Amino acid sequence: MSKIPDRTKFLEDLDNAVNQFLDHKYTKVIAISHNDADGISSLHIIQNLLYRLNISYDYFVYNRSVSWSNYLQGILSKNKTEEIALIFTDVGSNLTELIPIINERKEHFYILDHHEIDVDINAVEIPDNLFFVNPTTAGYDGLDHIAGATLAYMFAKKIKPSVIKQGWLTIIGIAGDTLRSMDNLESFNREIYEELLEEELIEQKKGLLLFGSMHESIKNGLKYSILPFVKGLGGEEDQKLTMFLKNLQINPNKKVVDLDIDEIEKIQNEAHFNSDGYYAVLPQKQGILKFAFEHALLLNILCFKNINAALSIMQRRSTSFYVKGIYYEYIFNLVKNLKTLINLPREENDKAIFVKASGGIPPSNWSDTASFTVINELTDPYKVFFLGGEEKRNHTIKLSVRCSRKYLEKNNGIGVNTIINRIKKELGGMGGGHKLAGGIRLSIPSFNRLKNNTDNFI
Ligand SMILES: [Mn+2]
Repeated sequence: MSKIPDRTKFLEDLDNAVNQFLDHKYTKVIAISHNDADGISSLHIIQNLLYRLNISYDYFVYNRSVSWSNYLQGILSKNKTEEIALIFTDVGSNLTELIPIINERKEHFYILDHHEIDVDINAVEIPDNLFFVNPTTAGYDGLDHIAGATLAYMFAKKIKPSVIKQGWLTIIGIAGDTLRSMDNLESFNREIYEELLEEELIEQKKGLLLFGSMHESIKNGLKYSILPFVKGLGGEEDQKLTMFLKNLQINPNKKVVDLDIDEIEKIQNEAHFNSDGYYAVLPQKQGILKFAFEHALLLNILCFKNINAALSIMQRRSTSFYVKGIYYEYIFNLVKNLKTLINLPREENDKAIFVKASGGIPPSNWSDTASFTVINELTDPYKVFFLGGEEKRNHTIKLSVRCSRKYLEKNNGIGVNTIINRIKKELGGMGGGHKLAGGIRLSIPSFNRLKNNTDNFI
């Protein structure tokens, strides 16, 4: 984490992939991407590139539920040919699985990913038909420095500069993966963001940040903001919000984006939170889709509910009634769950916090509730957070495990995936994840041992 990124090395890898792509004349390209906002944005950037190059293409969205070998078996044909290229975006860093497959093929594989790779890059032999670009191998942080869409955009723009016109897609990927305001962008994410501003493909505005509800009235904004979750107002009755705003002499129906500086200051002082700064707007879109964060959130939600709706919404100016319904249902539930969580009993020690969600929060919501609890610092950010409970079906304990960026910084980048691996080694169970988020299933006795001996694992 603390090592200084090697910009030259990363750009060399990128240029090499670009040159290889330009040197070959492919008859067809197969694009494969991840099923989240960043992945869908990356996919659209690559599709736009191929359209401009007049190369025919197929595309697939990979949700990691099957092995690469099974997945690619359904995609690659029996005839091996150098005339076909595959471009992976926001996926493809499971090199242990992928290299043996690629070795057997003649197609050219371009992997543009920002996830941590599962092997030591210097210890593997990269096949001649693989062009692997992953900024984490040059010391970049895949979470903060460069989104999958940022990488896809940099690749596409080098091949065909006119792709820049679709550059606004990049900001959706950045917003979806970083979940941060635009003030906090770093490295390549920041460079590309500034380029897009300069090109007037996106706009930057300053104001009160109530992410999830930037398109709303201030009353609904405070009630349904998920970042920050405003304690005392989030998920409360309309009457409470109206009273709060009337006391400040602010019209509850005034739009969040129309508040003036005085109003923003009054609201933050009175509700004890601090959230003003910059947000990105897509000028050609309307409603929810006008706001980069909300657009990305909607894509992330749709990827789980209806992948075709997620894919088609990118080129739309506004949302359908159906899609809006899915968005609001998600936001309402999340805010309700965060409000519930604050009051649930918790078991806390020096290293970790355990909250039993069973009863209060539906199991399908545990994962997102855990994520937003930690992002909002509703619990101590220097402790690992476990949210879950018993699964009635098989009497095991299912846990969502989260830590904050602050936690990672303090603990030399050792995060959730390492902790889960230690737990599995000692206590059994099934699970996995990345640095900030993961999940594990444990037997009830193992879970009790984890709670009583947290020091052994964290
Ligand atoms: Mn990503």
